[in-house]
Amino acid sequence: MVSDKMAEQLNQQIKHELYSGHLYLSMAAYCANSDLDGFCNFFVVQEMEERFHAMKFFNYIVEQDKDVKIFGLDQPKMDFKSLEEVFELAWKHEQSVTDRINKLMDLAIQEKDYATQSLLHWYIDEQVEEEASMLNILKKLRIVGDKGQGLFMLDKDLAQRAYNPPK
Ligand code: OFO
Repeated sequence: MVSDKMAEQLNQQIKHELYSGHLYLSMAAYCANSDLDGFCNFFVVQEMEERFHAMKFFNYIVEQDKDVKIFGLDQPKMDFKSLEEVFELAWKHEQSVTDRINKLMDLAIQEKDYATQSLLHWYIDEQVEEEASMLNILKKLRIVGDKGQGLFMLDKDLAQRAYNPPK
């Protein structure tokens, strides 16, 4: 059984995961509006992953016989100047999510809450991938720039990303 304090923090994390999806949908819109269908696809798939992350917390709170709470979301940024700016922000955003997950783990350790620690190990591993995936594309963008053949190839590559629900 998790504590009320932990349940409250896990509910807050549902909001943050849904906000991540909201932000990535805004980035997908920017890419679609810029005729970059592959980049748009990348963020649409990312939004699906964020919903999965949120629902994993949702289901865990239910399993622990606590009340799930769904909070409102902030307006995500929508006035991007370049793809590089988009991926800089996405990378920084993932770093801030990692920080939040680490703080949840600190609380779980402090409370000797072994079940939540076990759940959070999944998110800790997932965040390594999340940060790496944003940084990887950011680095490529820094090489190819915001237009030309390189960008065309990168867009084609990202069009291949498909949603596979994590195990
Ligand atoms: Fe849920 O990992 Fe991205 O934000």
